[in-house]
Amino acid sequence: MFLGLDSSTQSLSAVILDPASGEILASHSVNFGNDLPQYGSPSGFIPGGKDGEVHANPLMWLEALDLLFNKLSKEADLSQIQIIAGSGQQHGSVYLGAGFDAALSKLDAGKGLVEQLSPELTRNTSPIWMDTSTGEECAEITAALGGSSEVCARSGSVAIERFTGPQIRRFSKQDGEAYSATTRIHLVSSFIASVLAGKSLPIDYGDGAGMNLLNLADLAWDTDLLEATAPDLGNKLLPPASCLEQQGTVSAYFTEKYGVPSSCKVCPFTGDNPASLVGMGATTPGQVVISLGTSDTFFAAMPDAKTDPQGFGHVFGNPAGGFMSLICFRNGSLAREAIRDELGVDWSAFEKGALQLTELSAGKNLTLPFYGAEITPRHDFGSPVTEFIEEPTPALRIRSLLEGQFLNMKLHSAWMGVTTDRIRLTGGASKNDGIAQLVADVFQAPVERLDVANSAALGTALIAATVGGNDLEALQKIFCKPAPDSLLQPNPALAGKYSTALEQFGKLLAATIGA
Ligand code: ADP
Ligand code: XUL
Repeated sequence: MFLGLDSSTQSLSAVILDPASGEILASHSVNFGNDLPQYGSPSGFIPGGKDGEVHANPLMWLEALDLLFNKLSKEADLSQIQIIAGSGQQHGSVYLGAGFDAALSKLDAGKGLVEQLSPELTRNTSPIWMDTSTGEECAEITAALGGSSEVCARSGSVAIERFTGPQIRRFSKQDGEAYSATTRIHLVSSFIASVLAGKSLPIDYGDGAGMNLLNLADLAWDTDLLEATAPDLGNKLLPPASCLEQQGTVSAYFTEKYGVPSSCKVCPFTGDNPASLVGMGATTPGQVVISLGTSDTFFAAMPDAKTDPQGFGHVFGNPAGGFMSLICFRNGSLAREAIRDELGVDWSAFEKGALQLTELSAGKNLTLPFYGAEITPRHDFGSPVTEFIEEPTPALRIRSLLEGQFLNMKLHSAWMGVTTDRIRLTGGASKNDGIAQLVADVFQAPVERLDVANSAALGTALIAATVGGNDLEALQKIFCKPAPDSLLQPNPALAGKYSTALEQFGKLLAATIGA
């Protein structure tokens, strides 16, 4: 049996699977808001942060770990677990003092993790990925390296507010004393992995690439970026490693308390997005995942470490080897909901039947689909910009907005230079057949939907099973199956229309933002 964990923004989840039977034996989740209300973090972070700060309490993650193992040990025979892998929300960081590793090595199973490890924190709270407070630090790091294209070429992303390097810099400037007392900095992922292993484990390449510190060319911490970020930072980080390299066995704490065998191996944890790439069965180039949630994200495997010349996209390590892109679009469901409410319709107006009536107009009427600020491209649009050559009926406005969203995605993922052979669609809006068909038509690629509740936790269980000697692609065929009847084929008659539309969309966008 193999265990995968995912410590995400709102919950800690586990999946236990058995590759021999092809079955998921147990899956469990601890919701931070509902199950641990004493931390005052209904959505997984401390509300009311000032100046763009969004922090979470790392003790909440530890308490969730005890709670989750307690639940799991009642449901499954944990003595059969051979390997544990995992992931965490990306970019968040945990600050620890000189006694951390010693405390990990002698955890007492008669006590809880919180009481034993809280004295080792040098910073009570952890900045997480929603934090936007580090604009000044991003500018300083960028200037020190001689420009954003240099930061991007080395680390895979321009300096980004939520990324860990700028967050570490802000801490070192704000509280130099506490920063000096910090001897180890972990990501959320490597923090949880370390607690499980009873010693500090390295940050993995997948998650490490979300720090503006990892040099993608040699997969080592970049000495210039370290220096530009904070004093003595190199000594506070372990050298990065692959999440496929097991790093010793589980701590006696988990053996005595929950029955995990002492022979159980622990791997470095990766980021939740790299783990989702595995769980969505998309680790080979040509497979693209589009998640249509509150925001939309586009992620895909890449053979080489190419970077986005415009600096909107990010490059992380692919757990299966090579790299992956991650491109975020702020105006996802938020924009779809805005036009839905503006027109006073419901989601059925976005369904296949309703949109088929407008198929003759495919690609004719353009919409830059942004309500307010967007991050890809970075611009504050105020409201959508339209260029209609037909009467803007409600149905055409919906079609044009959706086309605009996916043309924008296509335009801003072209830098990867990877052809899209198949798209796996996930997130709340993916169940809408009209939206899914438009994705297939604009990208001219088949679209499948997956019935996966937690793709990151599934992905890490698959990583654990792979480290245990199973073939990843074979595992993905069993565990990452598309939902029955979910396949949609592109309409080839629309290919030419959408390639013209892409060109026109690019021109309208450039004229609007002055690029
Ligand atoms: P997140 O995980 O980012 O919070 P989800 O992936 O759960 O979001 O997606 C939720 C969103 O999906 C809702 O905000 C809603 O706008 C959208 N959604 C739900 N059902 C439909 C539907 N039938 N058609 C289009 N969009 C939908
Ligand atoms: C990626 C990002 C989020 C977090 C939380 O850059 O900030 O997707 O990983 O899920």
